[in-house]
Amino acid sequence: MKIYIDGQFYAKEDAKISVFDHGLLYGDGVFEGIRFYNGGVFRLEEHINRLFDSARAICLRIPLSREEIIRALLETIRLNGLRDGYVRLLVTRGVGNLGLTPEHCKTATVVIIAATITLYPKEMYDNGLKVITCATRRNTPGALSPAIKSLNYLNNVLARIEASQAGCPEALMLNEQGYVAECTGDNVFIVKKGRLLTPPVSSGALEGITREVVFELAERAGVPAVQQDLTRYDIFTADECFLTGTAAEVVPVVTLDGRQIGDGKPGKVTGTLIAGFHELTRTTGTPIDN
Ligand code: PXG
Repeated sequence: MKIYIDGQFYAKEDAKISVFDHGLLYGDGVFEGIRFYNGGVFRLEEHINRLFDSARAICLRIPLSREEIIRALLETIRLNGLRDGYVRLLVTRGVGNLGLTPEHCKTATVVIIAATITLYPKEMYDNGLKVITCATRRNTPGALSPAIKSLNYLNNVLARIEASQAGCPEALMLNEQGYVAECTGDNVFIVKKGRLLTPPVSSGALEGITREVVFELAERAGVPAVQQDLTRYDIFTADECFLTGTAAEVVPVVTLDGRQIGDGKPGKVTGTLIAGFHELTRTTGTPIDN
């Protein structure tokens, strides 16, 4: 395994960053999780744009241009000899001192890790996930915008612990008002009376790239998609439910808090979207070799 740190490649054992890096000391940084399929990086430009937006939102200057980041990312995948996998791209505030002030961090640290990934066992894609609602609320925009994909994932980690303690692979997070925001690393959708519904970004959802792909697939399939505030009631009474995320892809949900959703099986619309998603990942993407 070869890991990129600030322009150099290191073996896994040697890929280390300073204990004075503010990414470690304060979770001060941003990241992306990106998939590549069949030698093509899926929605690369969208991920890079979101990374730069997240960085801009926290006043973090990325020391590379978009083109340079893309080149480094493709090179990392090539060096690791992978055709299918997952890239974790992170930019931290860099090495500073023990104080909070970011001015002491002279340059941001850029790390790129290319690996393989399987999030859930196949059985869960076939039969659907069981999800619980957790007590941990999604970040409120007044404290930290949930649109920023920052290295501060502690509230999501706490939510994921609640899920595990309840024997579930994912947890539904509500916002401060009690509306559905998203899951800990995935956006949430329901199907009701032939329409696709998902919370708007303003309710605390990350503007997921897989979420956007699902909007495109729905349009192509002639399924109207609406962004609106949802409550647990809407999920309990939905015909179908599924989650979207780079790692999870599109995965059906069959129960929430022990209550069956629809007929308790992955739904038809969900199945159509999953098939369309696989087709897109197989046939599109930025080529690794060029
Ligand atoms: N919401 C949150 C909070 C996320 O972190 C998504 C939605 C889905 O967005 P994309 O763009 O990937 O469709 C994410 C994705 C994991 C994992 O292990 C997922 C994410 C981050 C870290 C880990 O599932 N982000």
